[in-house]
Amino acid sequence: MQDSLTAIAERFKELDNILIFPHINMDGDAIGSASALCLALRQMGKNAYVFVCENTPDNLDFLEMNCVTDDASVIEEPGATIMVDCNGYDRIRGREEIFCKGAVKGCIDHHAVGSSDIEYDFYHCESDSAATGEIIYLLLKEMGTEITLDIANCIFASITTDTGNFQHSNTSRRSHMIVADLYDIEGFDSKYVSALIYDRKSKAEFKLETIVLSGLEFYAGGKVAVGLVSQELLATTGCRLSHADAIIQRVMSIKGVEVGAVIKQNPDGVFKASLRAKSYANVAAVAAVFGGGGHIKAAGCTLGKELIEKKIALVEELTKAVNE
Ligand SMILES: [Mn+2]
Repeated sequence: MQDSLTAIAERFKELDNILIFPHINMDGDAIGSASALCLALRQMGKNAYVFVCENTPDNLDFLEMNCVTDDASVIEEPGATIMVDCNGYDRIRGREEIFCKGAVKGCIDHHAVGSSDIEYDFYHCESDSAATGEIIYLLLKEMGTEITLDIANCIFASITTDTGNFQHSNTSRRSHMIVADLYDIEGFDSKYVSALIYDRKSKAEFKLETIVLSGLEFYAGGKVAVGLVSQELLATTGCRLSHADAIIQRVMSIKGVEVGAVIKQNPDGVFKASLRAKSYANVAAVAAVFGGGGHIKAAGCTLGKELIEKKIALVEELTKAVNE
């Protein structure tokens, strides 16, 4: 059951003391969408924060917009708790209890697959939307929000990151139309925002990327590429896990690769895989085999602590996916 953006905009008028929850391992869409919504709510005179329990990735720090906090006491009794760019407790781990405290619970997302373990008071999910930022932009229009430069920067960051810089197949006419609108905002400079996101890589990150890419394993005649980011490698290069997020995009730029996987080890030893497909394969189906989910061309799953057997199984599934 979906609620229209008009209905949600109407709903927000009556709400106050609002906590916004982006997903764990924040990406540009998660924090960009969350901050844009937070700024819009503050513009309406509401008390609103983006509530997280992790550090913002360095290259996305400018998207915090004085909205992001890891201190739940900023709002003791939330009038509303809103999930953005995610829809289940597994994506807001460590913050579930605070989310439950919301007198009203909402969700604005674009992930088709997810755990439906929450009874939302309002819910809006467009699985064909390239970014949650697009939906937030349209919601803000319904809310009568003035699109300030800060909000424009958040929306642009959401869309450019989730479309892989307008290269992924999810990029639509609407993605470009919304970005085109942003150019009407005084001071908006897409190149400036892009440089903040993409051109601030540290030497350590560059080293990490180089090592992972040179160690790629290829299967299925080069159609499947698998990379590994272990905690040991992160320690030797001086990187954090979030520094490995962009590697998958580099993997997908290799000629002949249809499916890419970057397996990343969490500090607790658990391995997770980010999966991408270039043109025809369905990696959401592969992720589902391992209890994960996502989009057809971008998905993820958890492989557990014992990697060897799971990796063999993953390569088997990825090979099936490219040969189908
Ligand atoms: Mn997203």
